[in-house]
This record gives sequence, structure tokens and C-alpha cells, in this order.
Amino acid sequence: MLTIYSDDHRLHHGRCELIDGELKPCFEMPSRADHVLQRVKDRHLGEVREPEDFGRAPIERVHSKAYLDFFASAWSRWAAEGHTADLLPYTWPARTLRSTLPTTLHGQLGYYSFDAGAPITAGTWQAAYSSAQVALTAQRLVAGGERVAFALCRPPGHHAAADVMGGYCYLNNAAIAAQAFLDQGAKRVAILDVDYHHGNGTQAIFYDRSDVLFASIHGDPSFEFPFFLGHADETGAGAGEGFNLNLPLPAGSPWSVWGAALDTACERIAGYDADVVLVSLGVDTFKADPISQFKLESADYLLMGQRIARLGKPTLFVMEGGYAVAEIGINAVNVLEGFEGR
Ligand code: SP5
Ligand code: ZN
Repeated sequence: MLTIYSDDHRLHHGRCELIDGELKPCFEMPSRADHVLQRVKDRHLGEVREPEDFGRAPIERVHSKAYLDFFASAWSRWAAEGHTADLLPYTWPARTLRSTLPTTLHGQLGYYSFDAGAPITAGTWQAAYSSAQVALTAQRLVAGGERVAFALCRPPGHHAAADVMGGYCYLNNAAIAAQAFLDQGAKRVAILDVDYHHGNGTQAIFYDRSDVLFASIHGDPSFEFPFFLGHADETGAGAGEGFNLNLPLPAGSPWSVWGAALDTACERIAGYDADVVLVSLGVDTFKADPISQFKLESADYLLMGQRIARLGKPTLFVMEGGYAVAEIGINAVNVLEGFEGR
């Protein structure tokens, strides 16, 4: 299968995040993508191509123009104030406060984010923009008749909503690609989110729509990030009622539990008559992931790919999380090799 990849991901390298009360180096680091790319090459998965540039228009189909303008200019505003450290928010419009857009950079940063896990550095906008173009380029290949493609996106996207960044995510690559399929004539797109964390951004973007089925398997938000979305009773709203499926699982879940949830998700997707399946491919379900609590083994990712292939649909894999850097390539590419029946 073809892999789309851009070196621009290196332009985003946040320095630190708050972990257990201490500032630690960001888990979401450039070497993640390097390891996945190396494994794609080592396993001769197929050709690796650079993304095309489809511009801002397909991104604006998902994200608000005001949010994109803010994100694209945030670093230059910060630098103009004389700063060189990463730009990080510290105040959010939680309950009892008003969501009115402030005038200053930090006020606006709080307005457009939901946590302090998405640092803005000098190259973050360019890296996120290119990551979206990676997804869009792979999307074009599948829309054009390829059975499958792999968008090696970094930074990831599934926590980003229409005008909110967070959880290492800025632009929702999977949502942007899903919307592109619809805009090019697809009637129904199924998104299967296998990242350890609930894809709150993707869910929010499509929650009231029936043209995208969102199915997610993740750590139960009653104990796990993002905490405030991803429960089983979130089934969609309005026209989208019945088109959102959350399968929250307990800490410690091994493949026997996770694979059963995958069967449930796949059965729902099979009944949806999707034109295309998009997989938000996070491998932070791995037993050695430093921030997660599932227990999948590397061999389980082959089974995951095999099960997804049985849906028999054109499929676009979009890279999301995975922080056990030494094994991220093995685990992600195992899904792709399992899909291909290797
Ligand atoms: C794309 C993606 O996978 N984003 C995940 C963002 C998770 N951010 C919260 C991390 C909190 C980790 N706490 C770990 C405590 C270890 N003792
Ligand atoms: Zn994750």
C-alpha cells in the first residue's frame, strides 16, 4: 500500500507537558513518525510519497475560519511579544465562566483549546497544515480507486474539534479526509477510531450528522483522558442519532476484551453501508505505552488489521497516537500488514 509522509512534521517539537505535577518532555515527539516511516521501509510496505497541497479550503470544511486564522498567526503574535518558549494555555472557559472571545493572545488561546497538551511552537502551524495535506493526499488516492492508503500524519488530529485544539492535536486530519470523501461524492463514511483515547474532536464534528458514522474503542472516560466525552450513552443527536458508537473499556483491557469490542464496532460499520472506512490509527493501546492502560501485544495489531480488512471496504488509515516509541513502528505497520493479509 502507498504511504503518504511529509518531513514537515519535524517543524513541530513541543518542549514539555505537565505529567504528574512535573514538566516532562512531550510524549508526542518527532521520533514517533521516524520510527513508523522506518518500519514502512523495512517491511517493504510500498511506495512512500510526499503530500500534494490542496490548500486551506478542505481544512475550512471542518475547522472554523476564525480558529484557523488564530492558529496560523498565534506564534508570530507570541514572538512579537518577545517570547521564545512554547506557547501554552492556562485558562479555559469551564463552567461558571463565559465563552466570549477575549482580545489578547492568551485569552484567545484558552478560548480555542481544552487542555495544556497542545503547545504551539514556531513550526506547529506548518507541521499541522502538512499533516492535514498528508491525510488529504491519501484520501485522493482512495477516492481514485486505491483499495487502501496510509496517511502517516504527525501531529495527530482526533482530539481537535472545529475550533478547539488539545490532546496533542490541532487539525483533525481524519475528519478533514472524511469530509473530503463526502465533498467528492461519497454518501456515507465510517470512521473507526482505535486510538486508546476517545476521539472527542471527531465525535463532536460529526455528532449531529448521519453521513459519518463514528465508532470508537477507548479507555473509559470515567477514568481516562479526555474525561469529558466518550461515554457509551453518547449515541448522536438530531439527524445524527444512532450514528455515534462509543465502546469505553476498563483499564487493563487485553486483546480478548479489545478484540470483542472491535467485532462490535465492525458489525455496526458493516450495517452502515459505508462507501469508505477511515481508521484513526492510534497504537497507544500497546501494553508498554507510557501514558495508557491497555494491554495489547504487538501480534494483536496483525489481528486488528485482518478484522478491519474483512469489512471489505476501501480503507484509509490515518496515524493518531502511540507513545511507546521503540515499538510504534512495529505496532502501526502490523495493522497495515494484517490488513494486507501478510
Ligand atoms: C493523540 C493522543 O493520543 N493524545 C493523547 C493525549 C493525552 N494527554 C494526556 C496525557 C496524560 C498522561 N498522564 C499519564 C500519567 C502517568 N503517570
Ligand atoms: Zn491516544
